[in-house]
Amino acid sequence: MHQNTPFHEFEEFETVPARGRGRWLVWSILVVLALSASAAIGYGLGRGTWTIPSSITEHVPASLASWLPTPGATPTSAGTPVALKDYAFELTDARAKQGEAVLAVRLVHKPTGKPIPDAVVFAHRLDMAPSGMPTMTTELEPQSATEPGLYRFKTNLTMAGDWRLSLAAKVQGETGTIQSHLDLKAVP
Ligand SMILES: [Cu+2]
Repeated sequence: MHQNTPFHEFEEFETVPARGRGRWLVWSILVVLALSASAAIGYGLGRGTWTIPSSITEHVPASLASWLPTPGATPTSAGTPVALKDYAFELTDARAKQGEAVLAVRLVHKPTGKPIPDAVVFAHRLDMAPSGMPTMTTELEPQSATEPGLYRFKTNLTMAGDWRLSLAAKVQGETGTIQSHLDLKAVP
């Protein structure tokens, strides 16, 4: 009927905020996208996934450059086990007779020279890598300790030549892993 009905006015009034809301929604989506993209790039840079081209880094002021990730820098956080360099395994005898043998290694804390008992030796391998036969392995059976800090392994040196004993261990109260490669010679 009439154009200027209260209903018509109400309709007019309603459309304005609806359009405004739609525009606001588009903007907020764009802002969220921009934020997440920059966050992803920042995260990638932090992780070392992205590297900044040298053409850019060369023109960055020194004060800013120190904040940029260094290419090739490795993160110091968890993942890789920390090597315990203050501890070392030593063979009591680097020569053994070919055939069945009991190898003994001593674990020492290098700064003090003290033997370390109760270490958990969780990886061990005996192979002929020093003789060019890294795939030639032999049995290695842990034996009970006869004195503190001494770790013994029963083995069978099936061939004369150079063998390598590889050990990994954990020490109580220390985070990280002791890793050791010890060379010994089996003589006929
Ligand atoms: Cu061999």
